[in-house]
Amino acid sequence: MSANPKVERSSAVLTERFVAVEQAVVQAGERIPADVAAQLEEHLDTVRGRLSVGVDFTVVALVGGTGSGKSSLFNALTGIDFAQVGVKRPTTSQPLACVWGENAEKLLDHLGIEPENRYKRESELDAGDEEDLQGLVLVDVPDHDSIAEEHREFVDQIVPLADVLIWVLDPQKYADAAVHTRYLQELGGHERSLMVVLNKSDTVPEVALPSLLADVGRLLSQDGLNEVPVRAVSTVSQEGVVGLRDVLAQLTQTRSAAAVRAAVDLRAAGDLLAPTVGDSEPDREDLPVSATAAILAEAADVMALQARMRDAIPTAKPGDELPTIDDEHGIDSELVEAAREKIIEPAQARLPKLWAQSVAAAVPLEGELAEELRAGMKSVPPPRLPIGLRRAKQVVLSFLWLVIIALIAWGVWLIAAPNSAPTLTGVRVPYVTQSFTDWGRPELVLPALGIALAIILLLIASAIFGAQLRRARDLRAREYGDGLRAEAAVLVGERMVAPVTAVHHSHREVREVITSVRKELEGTRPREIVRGSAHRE
Ligand SMILES: Nc1nc2c(ncn2[C@@H]2O[C@H](COP(=O)(O)OP(=O)(O)OP(=O)(O)O)[C@@H](O)[C@H]2O)c(=O)[nH]1
Ligand SMILES: [Mg+2]
Repeated sequence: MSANPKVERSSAVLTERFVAVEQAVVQAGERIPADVAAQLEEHLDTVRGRLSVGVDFTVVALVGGTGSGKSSLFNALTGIDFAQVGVKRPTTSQPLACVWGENAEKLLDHLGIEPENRYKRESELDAGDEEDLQGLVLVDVPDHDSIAEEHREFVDQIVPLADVLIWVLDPQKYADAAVHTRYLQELGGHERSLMVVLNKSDTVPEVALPSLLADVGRLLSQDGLNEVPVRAVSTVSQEGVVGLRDVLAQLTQTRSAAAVRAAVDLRAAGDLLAPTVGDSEPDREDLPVSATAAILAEAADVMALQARMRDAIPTAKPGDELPTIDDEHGIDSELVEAAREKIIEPAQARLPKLWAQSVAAAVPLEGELAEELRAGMKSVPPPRLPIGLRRAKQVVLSFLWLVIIALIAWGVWLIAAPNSAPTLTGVRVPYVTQSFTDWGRPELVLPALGIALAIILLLIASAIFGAQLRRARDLRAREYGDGLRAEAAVLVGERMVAPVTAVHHSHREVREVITSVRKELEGTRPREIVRGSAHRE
């Protein structure tokens, strides 16, 4: 698939990183400042454009004035006579391309090169010798100073798309105004991908060549193009041609210039995005969940609700309505706002302004929170009444009263009709029996003792049941209060913590993409395109 296996990997990595950056930009959305977003889109469009036509090829375009020898140089470098060389000016009317490698069609379409003007070098002749140029697309461009409008259009189309421009100059015309004003000056800043070749060196006396090259360098500097490599070649004597071919070979052996440029743009996108995110996100543990729930519980006055319930339980009968929360229940809006701030503030820590705003916007407003809090608390069921315990108390106390009444009746009967009333004799209780015997009523010992015992039991049972019922009342009122507090905690979890942590999650993902893009593409500079592979001769 790739022109050069070495660069295929970088192309895949770039595509992957590009997609990640695009997704991060979507994820960050409005949290990227508008001016940054506009610049970002420009960078990403450029990268998208490059990646869509592939970054595996290095496009080298031969440009320059008519007759400077572009077509001759094209033929010299490709080793074939594909380009027409002529004395009639201008000669080349359509751009030609020679490709070393497979699958460059999309790129050539993009460059606007007609199918009949494409030459695939690798498949012809001895492909092995051309191995070092795998991944190269060499384009012979019509003259830029042409009288034909169409030629200038070709130049304008190809120049921005080429990875490396080789500006072919004629020693006789190198100072031409058109060369310097229109194109070279506009290229200021792109000098790393520009080389200048002074052709027809055979027509210049050898001694004059160094000063001529220096003069070209000076003119380039005047145009704002510093550090542009300048070489002398001759397609007639072949001088410098092999050296130039080696430069092209080095360009294609290293990472493709297009890939480097895409990486530079992608890295620039990462650099643009970097200040829009913070270094880290607040930890979930740093969010005061229980303190916020406590404020919400206070806003709903749960303590008072619990006390009201506690007071209502003892007297409530089955079927009675207990004092639960109703639609009228007031919720303190200031406290709800305080609860919002309690979560929002630490959740915004260390985040840049727009992300911090996004955190605040993720939490519902006070009115909505109060409404949901009331609705949640309304759903808490009223406590069950301690019916079983009350019945048990009733049964036990009633039984004891019955016993007391029966014993009193027995005693009265014994007094009123001693002969007919049933009696139990032989019960001896020291001192008590004696007292009743002295009084002449020994048969009343038993009922009297029974009544005393029953009253004691009655008092004990009352005390025990009373305590049990109070405990049940407190417990159930507390359970109800806890149910209300749990609703406040659920609201904090679902409507406050969850949305802010979702913002944190997005921030983390965006931040990690930015960090990895910048780290991976660190040091990727346009300089790599020609540094070390081209020099002044
Ligand atoms: N002496 C000399 N003549 C050269 C050299 N290279 C090219 N020429 C001649 O310069 C003339 C123009 O060459 P081309 O290669 O057609 O130039 P071009 O830049 O392609 O011209 P256009 O297609 O019109 O833009 C031809 O007559 C070539 O033979 C060279 O190195 N030395
Ligand atoms: Mg030509």
